[in-house]
Amino acid sequence: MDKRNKPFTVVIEGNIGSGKTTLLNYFSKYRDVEVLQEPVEKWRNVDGHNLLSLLYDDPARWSLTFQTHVQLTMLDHHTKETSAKVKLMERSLFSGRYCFVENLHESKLMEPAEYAVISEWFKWIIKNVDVEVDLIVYLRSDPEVVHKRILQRARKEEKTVPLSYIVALHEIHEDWLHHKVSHPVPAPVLEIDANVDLTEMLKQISLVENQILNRKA
Ligand code: DCP
Repeated sequence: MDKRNKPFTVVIEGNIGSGKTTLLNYFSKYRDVEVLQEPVEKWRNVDGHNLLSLLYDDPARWSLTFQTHVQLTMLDHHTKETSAKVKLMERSLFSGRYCFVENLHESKLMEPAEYAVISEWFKWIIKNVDVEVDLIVYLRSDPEVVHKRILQRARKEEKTVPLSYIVALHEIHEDWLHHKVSHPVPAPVLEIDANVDLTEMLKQISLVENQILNRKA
């Protein structure tokens, strides 16, 4: 806990399949770290409805519904109180809006009026709610590498995800977090090479763990 009486808040960003879960699992061994994994399970069962499956089956029909629900679950994580010194979140309100909503809008899978409404909600939230972030860890990957991983892990909703969708999401993450040319970046960015295999990735994470946990080396 710092002088603001708030945890040091770190969000993990990166393309689908870039290894966010691996990184979060690594930190779950620490008692003073609150790890908030992305609630994919919640998205798969909203009062019996599998929103993730609806999204991939008919994105033009369901993208607003899906992203509205993501926004709610992210807001829940941003505002969740904890006595831990560090809060680690998988994704954030920011990547929801700046990457996924933006991409759906650009690819015309979200109506302009729907885009306007979800953008208004987002603007209201970031103006009126404390969703401050202290560090962004960006798992930087090549689209071909993560696309292969997505097909290998075979989540049933994702089996038809085309490479072109992953390439578009990659570019949008790059413009936001690497080139920093598209949307505001709400915190300093720490990049990790996410093209490597699991063992190498864990090695890389261990080298920067003090930075991620805001500990003096
Ligand atoms: N998703 C989406 N819109 C969002 C957030 C996620 O459409 N705002 C989708 C993309 C994936 C699924 O939800 O199909 C989960 O995506 P993530 O990349 O957030 O999580 P992963 O489990 O794929 O991450 P990783 O493999 O890096 O652990």
